[in-house]
Amino acid sequence: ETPEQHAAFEARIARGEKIEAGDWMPAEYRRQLIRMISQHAHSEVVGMLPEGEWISRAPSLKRKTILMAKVQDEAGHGQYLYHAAETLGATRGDMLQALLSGKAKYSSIFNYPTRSWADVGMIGWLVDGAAIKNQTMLAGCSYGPYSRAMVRICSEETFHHKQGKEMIVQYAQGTPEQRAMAQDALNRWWWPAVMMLGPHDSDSPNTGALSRWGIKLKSNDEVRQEFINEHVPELLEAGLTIPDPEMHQDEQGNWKHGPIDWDEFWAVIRGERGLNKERLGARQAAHDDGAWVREALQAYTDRLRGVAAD
Ligand code: FAQ
Repeated sequence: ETPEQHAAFEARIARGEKIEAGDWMPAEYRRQLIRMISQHAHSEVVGMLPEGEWISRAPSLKRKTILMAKVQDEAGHGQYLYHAAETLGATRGDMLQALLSGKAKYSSIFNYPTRSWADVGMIGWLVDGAAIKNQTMLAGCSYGPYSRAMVRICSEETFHHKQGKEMIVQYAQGTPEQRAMAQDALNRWWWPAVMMLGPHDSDSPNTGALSRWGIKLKSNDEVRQEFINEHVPELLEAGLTIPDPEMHQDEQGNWKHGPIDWDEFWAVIRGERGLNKERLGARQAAHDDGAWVREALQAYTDRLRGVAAD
């Protein structure tokens, strides 16, 4: 890496150009993108588990078909994202190994259990809502393959968000049992959703480099504020109570939250709290069950190569 290469790269970023696969880039830009995109891919794939548990227990055919489509979309998002990371030289095998060995992270939010059907709606409303805020920002990022994947993913997640909101609004206006189920789901998912957007800016070691290179166009706290400002009024309008006694609106109109329990956040990420072992166990079992598919693909590829060599 020469100073001239770095200067030319920084100038491209300053001009707002997209960096494409195969273009020269600093090793640290590549490393940061592989870290972030692969962790994002892992989050989509692990994110299928909490909702997937409810497909067979959906209360109607309509809700079941919606949920099946949503979980299938998440598998597709994982695919786009693994491919985007592959354009940077990461291999699928290495990325999966990093997930299964616990070396690579995935979003903290998916270590929380889904205890009732309303959790499926609350994930759509809050978790997809938070993910869309973060990903709309990433759709403008400097790495072309990632930014383009985000455009499609965000449009699909907008559907996920709407179905979750529609479901919870219906339950919040339904029978006392339905209202209680919706409020209970909000009580358990609110803080994890607020936390999933990452640590406060003062405790975010990656933001500096990511912002400088146009990967993160907004900080964790800025995206969190956008998420809270959109969702608090809508949840209140639905007749629900935000489980934060300090939640209030300031003079600028921003909804301000009380202190976040970061000890819980880090304990969940380290696997000391929540379902990390179960989630990784399920991924390992799926990987093991898929061994015959990989073997068959390899045998087929070897045969094609053999034919080509003849
Ligand atoms: N969970 O320096 P920062 C979805 C880690 S997709 C676990 O602030 P950064 C769709 C972070 O990796 C949800 N770890 O990090 C869906 C870093 O550790 P490392 C996933 C977290 O990268 C919906 C350390 O903390 N979305 O939900 C978390 O600048 C419904 C220090 O943090 C993405 O991945 C966390 N919540 O900012 C699917 C989007 N937060 O890697 C199914 C792409 C932070 O150095 C159902 N990623 N950490 O060891 C990003 O935008 C960023 O990576 C952030 C974190 C904003 C997540």
